[in-house]
Amino acid sequence: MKVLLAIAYILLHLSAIKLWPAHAMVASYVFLIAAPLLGAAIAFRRCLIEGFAPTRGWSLAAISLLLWALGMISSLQTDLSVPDPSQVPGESMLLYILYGVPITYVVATIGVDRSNGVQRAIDGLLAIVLGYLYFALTFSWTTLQGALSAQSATMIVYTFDMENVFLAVTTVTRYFGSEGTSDRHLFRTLASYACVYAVCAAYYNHHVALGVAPDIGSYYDAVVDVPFLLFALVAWPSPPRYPLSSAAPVRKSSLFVRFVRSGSPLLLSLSVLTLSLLLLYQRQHTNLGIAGVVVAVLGYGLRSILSQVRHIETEDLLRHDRSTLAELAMHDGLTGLLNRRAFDEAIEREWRVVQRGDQVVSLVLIDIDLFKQYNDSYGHPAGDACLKLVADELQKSLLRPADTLARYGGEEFVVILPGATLAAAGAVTSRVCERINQLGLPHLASPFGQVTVSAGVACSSSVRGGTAESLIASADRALYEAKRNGRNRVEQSG
Ligand code: GH3
Ligand code: MG
Ligand code: MG
Repeated sequence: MKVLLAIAYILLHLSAIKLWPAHAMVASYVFLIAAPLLGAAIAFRRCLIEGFAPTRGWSLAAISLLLWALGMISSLQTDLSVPDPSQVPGESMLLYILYGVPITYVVATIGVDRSNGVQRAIDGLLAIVLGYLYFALTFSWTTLQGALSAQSATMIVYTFDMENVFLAVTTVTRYFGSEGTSDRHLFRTLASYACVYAVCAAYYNHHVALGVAPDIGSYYDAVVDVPFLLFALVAWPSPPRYPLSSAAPVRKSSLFVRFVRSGSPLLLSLSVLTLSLLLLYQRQHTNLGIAGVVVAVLGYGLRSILSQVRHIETEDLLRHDRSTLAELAMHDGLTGLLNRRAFDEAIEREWRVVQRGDQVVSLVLIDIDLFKQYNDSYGHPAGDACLKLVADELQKSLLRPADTLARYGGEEFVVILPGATLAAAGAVTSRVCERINQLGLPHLASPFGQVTVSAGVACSSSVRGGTAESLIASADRALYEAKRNGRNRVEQSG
């Protein structure tokens, strides 16, 4: 349907020229001005739909099209007031050329990195310098009244070609190198527009304006509508929005995408550099050319330094986050002790030492007695507080740095005692359990009237079977014995 409307627009343009031959020029101007305005209106509509960041891209695209329409309006004004309509005024030329600056800015900056204010200021400055260099270049070939000579007109057309090819290539590259749905939509629109514009403008400028029909008002004019109508067609539909899922895996960008994103900021400086070199080559604005080269190099250099600084900051932040995450992954949130995962790793490590025959290892399982009743009597939060107190006391009562205490699960703790024989481990455990008793935490539902623990001790020297699990199972059997024998006691696995 929208394609049909676009075709109807072109047919109307052609019909207007045919039906009013006396006013063909003005009629054609109306269509040539309306087409970019339509594109700009639809780009502004996108600004209303999208969030802030993509809005910048769409609003700059709209400004580009407005500049182009303004060029046409200024050309119309001149054509209505001067007798020789084949002269395109210099200010229109400038507007046609300047229209590339906002698009270049979009290509160089949108969706590239989370640039900060200073970086954006550098980009903005480079864009302004770019605009000024275009201005200087254009007016080296033209005056406000029009091109200085046929050769100047050809030079201007070549400048258009150069700019159009640059925009086509860079927008297509950005399209293939963009990732987010809204960035893709923006660059799909700009790429299809810029490619078709480059072809249509080259055909029109070389074949029509410098050849068969220099004046506006010929059927050829309809060719110029095409890229703007295409812009409107591609920009109109909303891209599909996928719900953001926190569980969605973060995909790694392809090498091409990373290359395009990193290289894009170079485009502004590269454009400034190219125009400066052109000016130097012309020998007309040597100082401006030199200044342009300096701005391009310094601008890109400064921008890169700032990117590098941000990169290092991000890396530091990531390293810090990674170590925090590693900490969290290994610790129990309630007691702050090592968790079951950390214990599993630790016991495997110790078991390998045992297997090498270097030393023995003892394992102690400690379980709070009648803790379910404790919770029932005092409430779950009080149970949590009790667990923390017991955990702290256990931690304090282990004297050797080599000993590892972990929360095994629920109200159960585990201690690894490297190098401790069964007898030594039994002695340590009795002392530890006694300290819990001495805490004197009231437990009315317990026959002991206070919080007590039971413990099972096992040693690698008396464990049959070659795995760490058999050592744990052995300690667990001893703990079961301690419970069965009345709680508040230590049992050793024989
Ligand atoms: P036993 O002397 O035989 O070990 O009896 P028990 O009641 O201690 O053992 P049981 O396995 O029947 O119950 C353990 C209780 O520990 C049940 C559970 O609600 C409680 N518990 C486990 N983890 C936590 C925790 O993180 N906070 C609190 N408040 N309670 C917990
Ligand atoms: Mg218990
Ligand atoms: Mg238990």
